[in-house]
Amino acid sequence: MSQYLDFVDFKYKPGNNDIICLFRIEPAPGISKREAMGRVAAESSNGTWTELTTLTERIRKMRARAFSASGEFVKIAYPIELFELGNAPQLMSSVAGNIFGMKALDGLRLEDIEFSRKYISSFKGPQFGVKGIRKFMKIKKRPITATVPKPKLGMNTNEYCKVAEKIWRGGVDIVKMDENMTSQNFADFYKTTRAVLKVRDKVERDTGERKAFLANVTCETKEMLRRAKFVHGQGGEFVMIDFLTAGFAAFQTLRNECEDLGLAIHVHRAFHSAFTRNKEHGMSMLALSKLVRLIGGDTLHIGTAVGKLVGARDEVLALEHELEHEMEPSFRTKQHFLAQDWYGVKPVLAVSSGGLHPGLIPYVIDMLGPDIMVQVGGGVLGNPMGPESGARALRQSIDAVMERIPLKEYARSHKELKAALEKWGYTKPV
Ligand code: CAP
Ligand code: MG
Repeated sequence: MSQYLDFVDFKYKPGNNDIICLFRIEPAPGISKREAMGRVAAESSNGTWTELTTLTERIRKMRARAFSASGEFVKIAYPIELFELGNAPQLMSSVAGNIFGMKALDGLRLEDIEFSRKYISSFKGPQFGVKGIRKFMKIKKRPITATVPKPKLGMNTNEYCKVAEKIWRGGVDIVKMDENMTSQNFADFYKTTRAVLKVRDKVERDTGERKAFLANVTCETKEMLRRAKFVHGQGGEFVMIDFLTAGFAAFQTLRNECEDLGLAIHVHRAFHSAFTRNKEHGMSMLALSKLVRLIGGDTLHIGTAVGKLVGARDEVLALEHELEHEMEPSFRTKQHFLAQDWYGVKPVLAVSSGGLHPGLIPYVIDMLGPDIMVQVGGGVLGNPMGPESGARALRQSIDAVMERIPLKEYARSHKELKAALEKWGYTKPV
């Protein structure tokens, strides 16, 4: 047992280059808290279950140390030598790897990671960030709107293009592929992307508004890069990746490719709830969102607090804050987190999505401010007046908030919004 206690040192002062992790630890019966934190620090750095004859003093110095504990929360410092710079999967294999399966713990949650300047500078970060996206979308102040055509699977290229055209014409800025739509028999990726971008060009010419398409390139890595190049060749400016199902390595590879192509990356988080939902085990979305900023997504889903998916208001606020700001000491929610200086890494545009409809827009903008992308699928496609009116209703709800006109009042002179409010109701900001 003593080998574990070597990984606990409350006198240790983390060095400038160290990476700090905040864990919530629940020891199994019979295991002391001190031993439990030592075991986590050991297994996630360079220790194992027994004493080693190969452990020299030089190697011992590289160990992680649990240096602070408060209630069930423990901070562990990792010397940067333990990590390969610019390698996100390797970081995850260390601080989010074997430790989750240790019998000595009943629960373990990685709540947050604080990256050091040296570590941060080994990654690319977002290429566009909030300002860059606003610039190429030519949208100065209001939230950017996006719609994901529903039904999420099944429409053929023709049907998809017709719906996309209506969404754009109704005043929505971005049409987005759904997370599980890639290149199925009913709609081949290449055929659909080519056709939908032609429609996009036509609507841009007719309306004089900037429009974009988020092409989901999630698939086997080499083919993913081929698809990204294709999007670029067809005049697209955005690709989308489901970063957790594709994996951190694929995401990094795409980020590198997008540097050359000048494409922005929309990051979908499908799969995150498999390990972020349990508050006692797994990993927080906050920690994942920091990895997205580090690697370089330009937009990332953060939830809504009021829509169809889990994600409490405090958590959504903490995510938005972490993505879009440098950390201010005054910022506090119930989410447990570490301070993070981003050293100038561009901010990521937060995407609020999941069960949204026009009646929820005032709540969402009040909670998150106008620097967001509001992504609405069912709340546009389910409008009783049809998709184009559905898009119009979404745009009207945004315009009403920006002009500070109560939604119900605005709906009196805007029939599409009226239809949406009648179907789904209205939720007041808190
Ligand atoms: C929303 C959505 C998004 C979720 C993802 C869906 O559609 O397209 O993928 O919002 O969740 O498929 O559910 P609706 P999150 O607007 O019809 O709900 O944003 O929390 O990552
Ligand atoms: Mg979706």
